[in-house]
Amino acid sequence: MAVGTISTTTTAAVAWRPEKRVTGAFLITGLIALLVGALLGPLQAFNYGDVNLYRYLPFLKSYYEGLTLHGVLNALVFTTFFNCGVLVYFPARELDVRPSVAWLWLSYGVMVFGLVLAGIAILSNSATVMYTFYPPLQGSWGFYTGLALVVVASLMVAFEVIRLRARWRRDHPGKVTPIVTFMSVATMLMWALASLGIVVEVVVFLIPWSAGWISGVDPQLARTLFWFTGHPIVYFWLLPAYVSWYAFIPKQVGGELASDLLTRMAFVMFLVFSTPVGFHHQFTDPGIRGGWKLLQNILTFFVVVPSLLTAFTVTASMELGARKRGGRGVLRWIGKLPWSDASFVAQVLAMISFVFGGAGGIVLASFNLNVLVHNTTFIPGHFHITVGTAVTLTFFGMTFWLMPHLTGRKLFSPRLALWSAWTWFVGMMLFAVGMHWQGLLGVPRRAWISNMLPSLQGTYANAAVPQAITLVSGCILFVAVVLYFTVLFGTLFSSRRIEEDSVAIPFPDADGIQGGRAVRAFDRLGMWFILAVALVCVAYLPTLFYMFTHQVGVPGLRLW
Ligand code: HAS
Ligand code: CU
Repeated sequence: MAVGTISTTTTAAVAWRPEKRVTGAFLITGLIALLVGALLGPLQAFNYGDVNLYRYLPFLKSYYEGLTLHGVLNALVFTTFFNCGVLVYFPARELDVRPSVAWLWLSYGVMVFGLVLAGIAILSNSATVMYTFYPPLQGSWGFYTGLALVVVASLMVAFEVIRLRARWRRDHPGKVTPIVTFMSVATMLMWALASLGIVVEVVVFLIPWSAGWISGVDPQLARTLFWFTGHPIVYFWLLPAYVSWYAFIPKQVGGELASDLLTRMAFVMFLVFSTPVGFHHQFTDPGIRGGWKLLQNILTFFVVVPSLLTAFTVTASMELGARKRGGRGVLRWIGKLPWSDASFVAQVLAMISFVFGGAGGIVLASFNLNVLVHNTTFIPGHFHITVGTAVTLTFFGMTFWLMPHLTGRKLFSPRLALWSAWTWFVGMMLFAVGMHWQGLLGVPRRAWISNMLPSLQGTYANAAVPQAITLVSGCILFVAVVLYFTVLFGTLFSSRRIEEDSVAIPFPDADGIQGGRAVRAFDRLGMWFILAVALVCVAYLPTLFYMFTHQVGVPGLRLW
């Protein structure tokens, strides 16, 4: 890197201050949401360790309210804020094109307003509907409106990212889009298409329903619209982490990006194949014909390919770096990676967790295996080592250089930062073992098993060992949260100033991207976007058309 390298571009640093401020606002708001959500996490782990801590927290009416808060803040709010911050800032710096800071502040304001609305709804226990908010569970209108505003704000940022590239292309005719911008624009285009489902679900159905303007909503249609967005949203969370793995990690380990071409290919594949696969969350749902489920099942395996490419390219990049640092042997080079650099360690541990998270995903995507574990704790086991570790721990790793870069303050205790990465990793891996294992034993997800009726006590006695593992993981994760946020706030409030921009963004070297034919073909993102739309139409329209024309409206329920 560059991490820690002193640069002489102080004037450039000052010039970028407005962008740094708004990026910092997105990041810090997202991280504060994560702090609140993550502090509630151990409650869930304890529940699945058969210990009911909710009884000591009178401000939360039930496990389900806590779980809703936990899921919404961590999976939806934290990720969206963080992504919107980085996906506009990195391209702007790479292209040296100034975004509209006023527009970004407006987007930020809309997103915060949405967060406040949804937050009030959840905290007043009027939207205890979990982060998937399936009807007929019904929340108050503020919850749905708030979430809709968060999505709208993210699309406003997407618009700015796409506009940045368009402006750059106008001034650089015939040039291939630089890699970080390419990845960011592909991600935002994917998200723009993917978000359609949730926008229609919330705006057309759930808001009018919760406000009492329509009496019923068809749960099956709502679920289908939800998963239209609900699968690709996981790549909206993941791809900013991939930006860091592909573009920044090589510099951080002293190597180089192993293949520009494969990187672009992976992102184009994500753009095309991320969305038409939502039925893999609905294998057990009635109302969708088996043939369409099968098609989306096959397409799910297509969208695994770019992650397999990523495993190859990113590992190769790291190997190049380690060998430059004197690494030898088939595997011994791994020891030469910068294992004392918290930013690197957090991200490589995130990658390792994703090997298991991805493997679990492939299991889940397999129709017949899915039936065994669907709606069991296997699922939260899976997503805590995908979004909870692969993504979140990568974001932690990024903040270890990005916060000093944005704020001009020294990273508070790199040692503690290293500890926070390891404890998060160990805690999450143990949590995943406990939850996958319980799932295999048939323990249901989203169940207040630590508070069951006396007549049901002992139902899951066969899961005592994985329950104990889950409980221990909750304690370790609590420590990890304290450590990470000590580092974060320690940095933000530190009086130890460093020269602005003395921590540079570890962009990859641009040479070599003169644009062969394949690279140029991948650069036609508009064309790939149209292909993605076409594929989505094939995979979804027949089913959606049928559902729209055969709706069975159901009134809302409030259970807790
Ligand atoms: Fe998933 C359910 C299938 C990826 C998140 N998933 C969920 C849910 C969430 C989620 C939140 O098919 C629960 C939703 C709910 O509440 O109901 N998932 C997949 C598949 C993939 C996948 C096939 N999921 C993710 C990612 C997520 C995420 C990414 C968040 C960010 N998932 C499913 C299915 C369900 C599901 C079913 C529904 C289950 C049900 O029944 O309800 C694939 O994209 C995974 C591909 C990944 C790989 C891994 C590649 C490895 C890499 C690391 C390389 C690093 C190395 C380290 C080698 C093939 C890139 C080197 C180290 C050195 C030291 C050298
Ligand atoms: Cu999915």
